[in-house]
Amino acid sequence: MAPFLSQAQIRQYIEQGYLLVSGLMSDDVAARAEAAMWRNLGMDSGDPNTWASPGEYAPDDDPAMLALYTSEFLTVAAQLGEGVPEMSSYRAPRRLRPLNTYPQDGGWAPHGPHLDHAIKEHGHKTFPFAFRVATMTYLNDVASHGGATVVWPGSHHRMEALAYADPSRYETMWELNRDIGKADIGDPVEVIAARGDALFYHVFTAHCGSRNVGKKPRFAFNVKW
Ligand SMILES: O=C(O)CCC(=O)C(=O)O
Ligand SMILES: [Fe+2]
Repeated sequence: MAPFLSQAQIRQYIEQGYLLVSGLMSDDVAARAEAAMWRNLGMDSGDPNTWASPGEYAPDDDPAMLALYTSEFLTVAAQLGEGVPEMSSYRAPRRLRPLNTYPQDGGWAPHGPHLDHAIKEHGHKTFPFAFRVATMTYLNDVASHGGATVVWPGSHHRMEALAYADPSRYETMWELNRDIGKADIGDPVEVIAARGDALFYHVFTAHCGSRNVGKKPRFAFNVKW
């Protein structure tokens, strides 16, 4: 598979710690994945009354959803995770759990920055990295204040510097995440996305979800390698 990303996109990922990529699957594949999400939640996209209590989510191995993880997708994950488009160990997921947000009343706000894999009981070490690259794939359009993911550009450099400044203090991701307030991570940006877009982010990139004060649920999957 030929490299999918431009040098400018790779540079953005290295500098900012995240990259939103379009076109990793056809519009048709993305549309079918969205339709599958509505169906698998037992919800009707045209009837907001059905959104209040999503049904039991099943199945989690729907081929229409798994089809999002194309060879282009895996190649880009490998390119950003390894620095080369060598995808032999970047396999498509077999099961998918949704990370959906539903419309709420009140004002918009991000949930507050965190690192992934930072649950104390899970004991993930800071080095070597707990994962190589994380992805959020959006199954419908994500408007501003519609439950978008929020990222802190360049925060992965600040968090890495913090970790290296005191490796024994920051042996685990839980300890590093706990001190996120000690790093000067700056201001966040909302990731506005279209259906089928995939956000790639680094293990040390501070990010979070945000309140969905829009009109539609936001559908997404998080997959890491
Ligand atoms: O929902 C989102 O956009 C982000 C969620 C997230 O960061 C997480 O679950 O770890
Ligand atoms: Fe997260």
